Amino acid sequence: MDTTTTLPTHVSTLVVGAGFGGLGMAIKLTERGEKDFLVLERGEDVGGTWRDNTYPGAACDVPSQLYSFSFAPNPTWSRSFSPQPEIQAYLRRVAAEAGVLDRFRFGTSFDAARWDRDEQVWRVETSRGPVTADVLVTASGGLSEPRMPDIDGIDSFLGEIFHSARWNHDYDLAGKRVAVIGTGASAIQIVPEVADQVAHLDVYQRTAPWVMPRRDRAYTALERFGFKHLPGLQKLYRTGIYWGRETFVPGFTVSPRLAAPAKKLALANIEKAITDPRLREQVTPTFEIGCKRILISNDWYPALARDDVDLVTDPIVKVTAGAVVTRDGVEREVDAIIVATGFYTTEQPIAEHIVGRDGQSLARHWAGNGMAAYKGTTINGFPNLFQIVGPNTGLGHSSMVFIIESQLAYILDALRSMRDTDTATVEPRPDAQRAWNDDLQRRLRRTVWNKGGCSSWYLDAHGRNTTLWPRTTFTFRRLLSTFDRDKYLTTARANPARPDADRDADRVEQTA
Ligand code: N01
Repeated sequence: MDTTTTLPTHVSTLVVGAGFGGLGMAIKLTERGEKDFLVLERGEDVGGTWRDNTYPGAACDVPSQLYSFSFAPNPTWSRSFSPQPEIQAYLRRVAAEAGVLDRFRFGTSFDAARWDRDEQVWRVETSRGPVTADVLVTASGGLSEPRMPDIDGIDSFLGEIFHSARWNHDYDLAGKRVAVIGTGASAIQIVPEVADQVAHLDVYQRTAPWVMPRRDRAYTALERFGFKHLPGLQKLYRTGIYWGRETFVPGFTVSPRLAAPAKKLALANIEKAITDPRLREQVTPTFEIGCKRILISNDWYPALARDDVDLVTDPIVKVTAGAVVTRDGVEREVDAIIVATGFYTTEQPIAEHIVGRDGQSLARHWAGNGMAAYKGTTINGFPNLFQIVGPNTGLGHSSMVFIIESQLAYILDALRSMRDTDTATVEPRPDAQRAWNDDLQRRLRRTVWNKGGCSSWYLDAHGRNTTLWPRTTFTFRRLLSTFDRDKYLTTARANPARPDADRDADRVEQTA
């Protein structure tokens, strides 16, 4: 898609990542008449996680009417829960129709960014050379860096091994002995699909997840006709799904007792598919529902009940050249290992490469107390940096696209405010950021994610929940509806008449 090989020396806004976040940003900037921006994308296409996760069975577990941009409804969704290829095709189409692709530089990795205090720009290194930017927007995704498990000997395995997010489609699983490590959202979609192809499947489970029935169905011809010709119908579906999902929030944040009906459904899901009492016990979770992400599937338990599928719950101690070895000493020989062990979530890999006002990387800045931002979007010490899907913006119940659109509105209002007032830089006041996070952590303490008796990717090494938003999504949207300039440190533009030229650091005035 990209025909341009060089980058300009400077852009007003530089966006990193071309998933829902980066694409949404590009569309909204364009709608505002902004042309001086670029989106860097290391891959060769838009889509982010929906481009990368091509494993068999990949599909979204939030209904598509809600898991899509509000400003770009898609009348052609085939099912209530869309498969990955449809979501990827949707994102491609939205990008093409919005006419923004000329602003994207594919195959271009963001390597590093350093805030230049004197020039008040981000100095960015990319695989296509340097570029400076007034504003840096990271939209690199919360689930973009695969995490390989730290298992003794795994590097010495001589068979085929790949992560769920880096599926090797050239490898034919037919007739092979295969191991799947992990039983999270990815694994429960992969296992039923590959069980049909392989000779034998071992599924290595460390913790049993809660799995509810998946209320998935194809849309009828009449519904699809309605989606196409009655725009209000899609809106109605979307609104219904949205409010249905919001009703989950009290079960997560007030009392797990409110989630009792969900628990009942999940237990019935086990009983329906599994008759063996030992297997039933092995797959029954021992923590509160919602503590880890609630999964949805109708074919996960039936797959585990198959004769040619073994659920292994003894911990893995090592991997040899041709086998997986568990603590009980059993060595299970395999031809291939599918690693479905998730992503780096509580440490953002990109944070290593962003150096702020005081010469400290974002990773180092967060090393003591874990990730923290103001409104999940801006960070004290890092002027003119905006993060889409930053700390504590994740959800256990609804669509991240809703969160992303809320952040887009906030960032665009910040950029408008900066332009209207000749402001060169904004960064949140330390007291505002502290108050925001104190409030978040106080609310999180009583949620099922923190006290539900599990360890999950929601919690960091300090046991702090730095990933999830503990309130309703409409509250998030309200709180980010306008740029609250009084919560920011700002510096005036040196030369308001020629905003992009001649930044004279001596004339920059610091205001609180
Ligand atoms: O990753 P995960 P994922 N030895 O972190 C296990 C989104 N998503 O890729 O539970 C053995 O959830 C780990 O065990 P435990 C969604 O937000 C959405 O599945 O930590 N096992 C767990 O079982 C999701 O939450 C969709 O004890 C090890 C699994 O690996 C997020 O992506 C689909 C291990 C990791 O589960 C991540 O999902 C897919 C080890 N050393 C993903 N290390 C949909 O919309 C880890 N595990 C449908």
